[in-house]
Amino acid sequence: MQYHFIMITQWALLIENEIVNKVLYDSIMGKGSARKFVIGDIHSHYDQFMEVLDKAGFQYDKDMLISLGDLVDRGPKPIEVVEKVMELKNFIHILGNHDEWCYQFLKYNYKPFIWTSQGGSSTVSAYSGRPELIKKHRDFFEKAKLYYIDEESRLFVHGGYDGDIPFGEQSDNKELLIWDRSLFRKAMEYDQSGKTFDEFKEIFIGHTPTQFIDSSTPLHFSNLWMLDTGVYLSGKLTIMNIETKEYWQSNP
Ligand SMILES: [Mn+2]
Repeated sequence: MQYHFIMITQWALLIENEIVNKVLYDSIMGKGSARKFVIGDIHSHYDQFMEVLDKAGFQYDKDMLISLGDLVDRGPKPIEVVEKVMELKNFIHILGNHDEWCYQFLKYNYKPFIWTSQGGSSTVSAYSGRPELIKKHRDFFEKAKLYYIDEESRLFVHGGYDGDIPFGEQSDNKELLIWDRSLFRKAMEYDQSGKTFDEFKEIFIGHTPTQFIDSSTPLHFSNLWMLDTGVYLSGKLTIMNIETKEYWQSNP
């Protein structure tokens, strides 16, 4: 009986030591439980992308990253950006209008002037002579989501939608979701009158650089967050912790 008691006590101590050691190890290594991050339009700015992942202490093996779209165009390293996000274990890609253009190019070699003149030409050159990547990345872009709603009823979408109509009635309208610039204007009005978009706890959008509203930091109007801090205009790419709203930016 006494022997069993000693055995159990030793087991308990062993288990306790294991837990203490894990906590110590995690605090020394800076590891914690999985976190969720959202990032604005990366636009082929791979170096800034690496910089903000590092600043945020992003844990590649367990944290989640949601991209609000426009991974490519307007910058020098579209391929590096796409290859990197493909490596991430928990990654959600929301389709941006530039991602859609890039997809049309990778799939049909379609190169409309409206795209090449707005940052697409750097993407065309990057893929030139790389047929194996064209096929691989075409499959990647094909899987992008038009929007994502998480378990806490937060909506992530590239451009926006018509705030006067229930979201469910327009959730398959690709052109609207990737191009809209009306939702942030409505959010600014709502902010003045104390209203919120009641269908969602929060809404996160990219697409419209905060520079349009004279800011280089994320903007919060009503229950909507604008995360595109226009890295191609300001040098500032932004990643945000979805829960705490703490954010990190690249150096211009
Ligand atoms: Mn966009």
